[in-house]
Amino acid sequence: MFKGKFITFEGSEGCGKSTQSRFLLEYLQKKGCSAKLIREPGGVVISEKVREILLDKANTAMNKECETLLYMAARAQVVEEVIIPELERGTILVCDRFLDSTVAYQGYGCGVEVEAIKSMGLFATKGVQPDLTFFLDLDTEEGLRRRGTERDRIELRSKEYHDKVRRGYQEIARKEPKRVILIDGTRTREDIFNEIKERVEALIK
Ligand code: T5A
Repeated sequence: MFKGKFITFEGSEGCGKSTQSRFLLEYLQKKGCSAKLIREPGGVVISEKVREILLDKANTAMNKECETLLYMAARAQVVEEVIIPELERGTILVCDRFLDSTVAYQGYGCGVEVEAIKSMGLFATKGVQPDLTFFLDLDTEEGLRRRGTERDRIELRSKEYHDKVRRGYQEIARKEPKRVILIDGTRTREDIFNEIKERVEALIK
């Protein structure tokens, strides 16, 4: 559909996806590829503003429907402003989280109906899907420990919640094994990146 490639990173808190996204961006740029890294929610001014609302600890009253729609709103804007134009231009676009996050966090974690999330997702993304997704699987307590003591609104949720999110990701990976690569997040940064590099090379060759 596009000249470019769309690669996403997913996983629960502190699983190492931001680290690996940055490694991949540097690797691709050193190779001379046209590559960019964005994050979700965020990536453009409007979506970064929505991110602030979503992660603000003061917003304790936010319900799961509002939360789901705000993640979708942030996504709709970055898809239109950055994702589609970059993929049309031929860029390898690396994205730290995408629609799978809403399925895992708001669907499996908060109990929003997954089919409803998928149809809202289709509307927000205009049907854009990742070519490849890396899911870094890590024990949720270890992930939160790695993140340190500063917590945002979502990170402050219970261990039970974060375990449901992790199981959601495992289910997504089981259902879509061609697109979603499950990676053991307990390995070293370098080991993990070697596997990612191989998979990406196979995609872009
Ligand atoms: N969210 C998001 C939803 O609920 N629904 C949605 O639809 C979307 C899109 C923001 C929050 O919003 C939620 C999920 C989040 O709660 P975020 O900004 O991606 O999302 O927040 P985090 O998941 O918290 O991202 P972080 O950048 O904080 O964590 P990462 O990316 O998982 O981990 P990273 O790479 O920063 O690593 C954490 C620490 O571990 C070390 C790193 O150096 C760092 O100190 N580390 C390792 N240590 C040992 N071994 C390794 N292999 C390591 N790799 C990294």
